[in-house]
Amino acid sequence: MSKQGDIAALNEELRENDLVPNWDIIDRLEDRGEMAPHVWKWDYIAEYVEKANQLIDLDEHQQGTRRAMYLINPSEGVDGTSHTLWTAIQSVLPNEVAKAHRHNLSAIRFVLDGTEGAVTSVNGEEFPMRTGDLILTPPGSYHDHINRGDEHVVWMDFLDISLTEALNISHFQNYENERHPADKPEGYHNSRFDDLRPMDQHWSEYRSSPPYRYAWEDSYETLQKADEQGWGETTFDGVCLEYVNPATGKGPTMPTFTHRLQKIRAGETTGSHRHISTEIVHVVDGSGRTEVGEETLEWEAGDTFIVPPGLWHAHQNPTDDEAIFFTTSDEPIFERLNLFWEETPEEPEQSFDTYE
Ligand code: 1HN
Repeated sequence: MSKQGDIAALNEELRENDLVPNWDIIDRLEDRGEMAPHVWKWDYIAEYVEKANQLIDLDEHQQGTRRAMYLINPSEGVDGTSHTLWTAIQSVLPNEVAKAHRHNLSAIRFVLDGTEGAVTSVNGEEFPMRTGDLILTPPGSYHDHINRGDEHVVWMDFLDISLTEALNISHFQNYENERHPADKPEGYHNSRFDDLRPMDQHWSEYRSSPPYRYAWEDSYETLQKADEQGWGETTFDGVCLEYVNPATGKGPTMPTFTHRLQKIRAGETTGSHRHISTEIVHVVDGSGRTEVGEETLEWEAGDTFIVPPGLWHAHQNPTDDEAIFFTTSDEPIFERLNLFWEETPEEPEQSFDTYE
């Protein structure tokens, strides 16, 4: 016998009493919309960097303000660059200071246009900002940026803002002065993680990497060696190396995200795969295209594109020159929560039938 009565009235009454009927929202879990692939092009970003340089005076804004522009994902339901990360392009002019603060966000800088005399200061050490350098500001570290050079310095910021906002745990604190005292010599943090270390340094379980600088000339040289000597090759990402946490000797750099340096060789087409993590790919050099789901993204040096979760993707470099990517992935979040999956043509995704 079928049930009789006014279901709509019951639904309404439930809601008035802060109750929600499952039978009315059963679709909701899958109803958030899909993130679409997207490219931010360097040609217009470069113009806006120039305009912001001319118009924005950091001293006229409250302490902690940065001349930074966020790459906001146009897909509905994404608040930020991805569901976990915010990416920004930031510049600092000669004689300018982006003042000291700290936060519980993980943050890194990847330098696009470095300048002699530009530094990021992290927990008392000034790290030079040369083109291609990766500099880490781990959660909780005081940091400021200063440019003592003659040219502007431009970099990309990556922070786990979408995640910390979703968890409602973002926390900021300005330092009492414009600059945090830089009382440590250049190279201090990197030296502490060299081949010889203090006897009592047991940092293998350290929460994130220390403040650290991965100098471009070393990173790029290692990538080229990996290619020449044949030890960095992957099926889906060309020649691909992960930046490691020097305290543990493995990735990720940050608790919530990780970085890779990739080379798609001249003429190369990678295999296609998909995964639950999102990748934000910055094209350091070269040009080509990436098939993502139904779309083809065309990219060239300076562009940044997003590979959304769950979409099959493959990179193609049809040119005679190498293409280099600086790639950021939120895979560590899924790994730590035991939620990571990847699907390849040979290995179908297993997460739904673990118990069969
Ligand atoms: C931040 O600390 C910086 O220190 C840049 O340069 C962008 C965006 C949101 C929150 C903190 C920086 C930021 C940020």
